[in-house]
Amino acid sequence: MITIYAYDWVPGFAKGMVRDYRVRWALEECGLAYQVKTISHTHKLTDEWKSKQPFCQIPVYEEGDLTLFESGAIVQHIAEKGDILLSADPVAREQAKGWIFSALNTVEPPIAQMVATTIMYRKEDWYKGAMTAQEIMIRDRLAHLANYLNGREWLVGAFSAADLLMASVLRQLDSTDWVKSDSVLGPYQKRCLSRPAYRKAIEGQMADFTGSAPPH
Ligand SMILES: N[C@@H](CCC(=O)N[C@@H](CS)C(=O)NCC(=O)O)C(=O)O
Repeated sequence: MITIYAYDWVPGFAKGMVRDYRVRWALEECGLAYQVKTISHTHKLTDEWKSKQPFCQIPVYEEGDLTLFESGAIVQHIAEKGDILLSADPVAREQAKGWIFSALNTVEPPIAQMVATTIMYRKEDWYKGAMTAQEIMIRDRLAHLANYLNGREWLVGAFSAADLLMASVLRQLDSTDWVKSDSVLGPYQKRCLSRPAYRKAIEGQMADFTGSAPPH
């Protein structure tokens, strides 16, 4: 049985955004059965948890002898099981893997930086300058992505793990209109997020928030 680990509680702004939904989404797309175990923010700091996830984070995936962390690696592992999330065609399959890296290693870093700056440094006097610099970098990446996607339905052939991860990355910009208002990226994002497997993944995550805030 596949087991994935998620949090039992997160603050309101993070609900529906925690990265275990990326893994749930992949499992739902592939129709694979799985169970979810939840952990607390106190438990994530224990040595026991660090033996599964050295950076005290979630998600973690277990299947038989395999324990895996990093949501991108987990989604790729799930996709590798068949040809639902990675094409059976060997060329398209490898190209989609390239786009997995592109989503996580080219497009996500400036976005993740902006999200982290917003959460942690909003009160600093350099905050506005940092946000402006990050916006420039993000918009540059988005422009190149839109240019590539123009005229294409998906990143490589049919919907793949690369689209799943790219859409997950773009979701972090939901508080802006940078994706929504773009004539290519807006509809692309909609196509990805209208998939029933995505909806199930988000609903699953929301239903598993049964814990309470950690003591301060
Ligand atoms: N690169 C990691 C990042 C994981 C990550 O950022 N997890 C967040 C939840 S979305 C977390 O557990 N944060 C708690 C912390 O960093 O203390 C992945 O994609 O799995």
